Amino acid sequence: MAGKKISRREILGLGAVAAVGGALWHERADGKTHGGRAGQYQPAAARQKTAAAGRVYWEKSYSGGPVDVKPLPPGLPEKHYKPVVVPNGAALPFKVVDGVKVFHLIAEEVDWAFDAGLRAKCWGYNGRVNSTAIEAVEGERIRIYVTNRLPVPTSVHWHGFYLPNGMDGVGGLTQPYIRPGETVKYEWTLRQHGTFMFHSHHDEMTQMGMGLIGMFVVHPRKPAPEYHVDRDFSLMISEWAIKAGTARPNTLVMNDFNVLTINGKAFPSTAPLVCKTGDKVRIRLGNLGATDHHPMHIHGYHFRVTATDGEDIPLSAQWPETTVLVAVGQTRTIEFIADAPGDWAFHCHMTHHVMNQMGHDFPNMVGIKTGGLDEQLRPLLPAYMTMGHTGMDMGRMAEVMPYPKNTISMKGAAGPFGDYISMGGLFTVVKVRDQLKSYDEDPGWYKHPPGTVALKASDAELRRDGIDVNERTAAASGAERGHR
Ligand SMILES: [Cu+2]
Repeated sequence: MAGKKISRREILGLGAVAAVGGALWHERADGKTHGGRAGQYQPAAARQKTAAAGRVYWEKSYSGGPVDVKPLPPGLPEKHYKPVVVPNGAALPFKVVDGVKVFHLIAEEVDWAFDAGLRAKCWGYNGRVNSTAIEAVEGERIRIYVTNRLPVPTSVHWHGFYLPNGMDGVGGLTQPYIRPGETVKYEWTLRQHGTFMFHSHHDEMTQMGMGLIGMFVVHPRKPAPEYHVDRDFSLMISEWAIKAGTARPNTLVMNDFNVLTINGKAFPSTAPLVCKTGDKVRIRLGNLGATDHHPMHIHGYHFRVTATDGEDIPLSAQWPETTVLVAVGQTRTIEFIADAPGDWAFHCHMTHHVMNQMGHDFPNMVGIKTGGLDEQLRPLLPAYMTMGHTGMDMGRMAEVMPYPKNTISMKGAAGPFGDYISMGGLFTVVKVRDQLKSYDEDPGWYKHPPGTVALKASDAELRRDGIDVNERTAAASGAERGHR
């Protein structure tokens, strides 16, 4: 997967074509964003004004300018851009016909595995759910055929794009529905770069809830050197309501989502983001779930938020973060240098979003003494087990009682220390290694250098540092109740 950088010669070649093919492609006035100097389409007049007076408040580029811009030649993977990595998924293949990049998107029913033990009949594109990405290059002309193999009409909206109104994909508003069995053609010239999305725009609650969503990455035509990264990941976030034992997601629920996914997979089935120590890493995050916003948080690093689905964020306006909120209908792009080896958690910080299916319908039982309740009830309810009295550390529940059919553990994945990792849902691991055989292989668990793991303190250590494990706290002395 070691992508070749665009050579200076190739960039100059593309630039020459750009100069001939599109007189309207101009340099950015600030020349600063990682997207590249000539990458941003700007009408000439607005550009000149901006260049003369600094960044203007009302900038015409917000509408993308005229729609009849002349296309540039198609950009090719490895030659003109380094392809994004779609964990648990893939980019949609394309062919070039008479200078136009042609895609074929197929909406169909997919029997999808969210994790081992949980499958559901979903709707997806080209045999995948949430994890078919489209990748293209700024300035080229794209033609996307959409075939509808669903039993209902659909349409596809291209989220965040400058395009002719009739290509916008809102069923009934900008086009007739794509009826079952029909194939409809979308075609326009890409006048921007960035991280965008696509999704059904007909009966959205049902169709997006069934899985008809995807990421759409457009690489800059003339990337600045800082655009080049070693790892460029594309992650689509969504949420599902799949009642234990049922075979289809319930798209009617508004809040009770119990399966949360990255590229259609719930942890532990989310593929790790594999990096080599020192790699420059970009993660493109999109959220087309029904209701929930997701504060995505990384451990061990901070990152910069470098772009939205609106545009690149100028360097002067980027800020360091460890958590970025990805609201419904937004993309956020983050970048960092993976210079610390290890297995670093990357997850949504909403605690209910790192849980799987089981366990959302129980009262808080923490601290409740169950006594012989379970034993007394079992003659009546053979599988009865009081849940939650020790919290929701349910990783081992499956060892005690069988799950209902077609369910996955609420959370819990085998880990390197013999204990379960009590996480599920919107959780993955950034695996950073000094040595890697291949980016495409899971390198296994991190081997920590001696003395760098938090382990049980020895008596000698406790004595040395004067730690009294029986020390009286406010709680023990009753001070919290105000009577010392
Ligand atoms: Cu979340």
